[in-house]
Amino acid sequence: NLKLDNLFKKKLIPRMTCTASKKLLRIMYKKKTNLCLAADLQNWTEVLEVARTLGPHICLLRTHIDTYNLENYYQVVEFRKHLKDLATKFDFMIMEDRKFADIGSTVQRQLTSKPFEIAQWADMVTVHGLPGPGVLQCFEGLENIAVVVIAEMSSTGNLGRKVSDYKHECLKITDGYDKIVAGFVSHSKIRVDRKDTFFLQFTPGVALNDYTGGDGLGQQYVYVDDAILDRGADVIIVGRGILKHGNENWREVAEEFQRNGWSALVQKLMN
Ligand code: BMP
Repeated sequence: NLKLDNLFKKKLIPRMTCTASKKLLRIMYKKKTNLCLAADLQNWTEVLEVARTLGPHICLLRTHIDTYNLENYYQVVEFRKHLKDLATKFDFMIMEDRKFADIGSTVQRQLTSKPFEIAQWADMVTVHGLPGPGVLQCFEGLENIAVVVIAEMSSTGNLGRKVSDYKHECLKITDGYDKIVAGFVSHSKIRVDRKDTFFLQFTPGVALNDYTGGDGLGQQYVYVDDAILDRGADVIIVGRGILKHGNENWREVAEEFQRNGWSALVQKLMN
């Protein structure tokens, strides 16, 4: 479709200043997927298994490396090497959902210290906007890692939603950091009024239409179409919507998220 090709290659991708988000958008367009897998499994070998199985269907794999049963530094190194190999093989990117929320100097050390050495293998990492611009400034000089700012969480009663304009303030601190910031995590539309830059919106808490109810711990879900068409998501982040199924069904369910997600994204972008 020529119109879509033009939209991605001539309008959206050139408007991105951040190398990582440019790369992600290229992958999304090439693989026709806006699905990010939240690889929330306990066993690190299972994380690699799901990456291998779903690699062709995702643009991004989101880790929580401190929740895996990695027993020592050598296992961490082995895990990240295999994960990077799979990312290269299947062409997806890796986002560590570390949600940094400290002063810049501490975050800098958290990014580089053992055992996780996040800056060495993650393409992107999440940070809270709460500490202010220092949490972004500390990424200057670090090559090959971009930042995604958590602007609005999906959980019930989260304080960000109670503070007037928290989401907008998170946006404001990114001013001047266009090269470092790939986008925002937000459960509702985030309006970026800097005309020249296109940021990606990542939305978690997404389920298929067969879903009813939360998870008992405050997570709130919306359907794929709502997330993209009403709430402005470009990339949908899905964990249990896929992983609650047995590994023999992972691919089939992920394909459904991929199909629904991509068609809603195309609809949103073409309008
Ligand atoms: P699930 O689809 O299983 O509910 O997982 C959602 C994932 O997104 C989790 O890994 C969670 O840490 C993350 N997440 C979220 O649910 N809400 C937010 O506001 C921010 C998140 O990173």
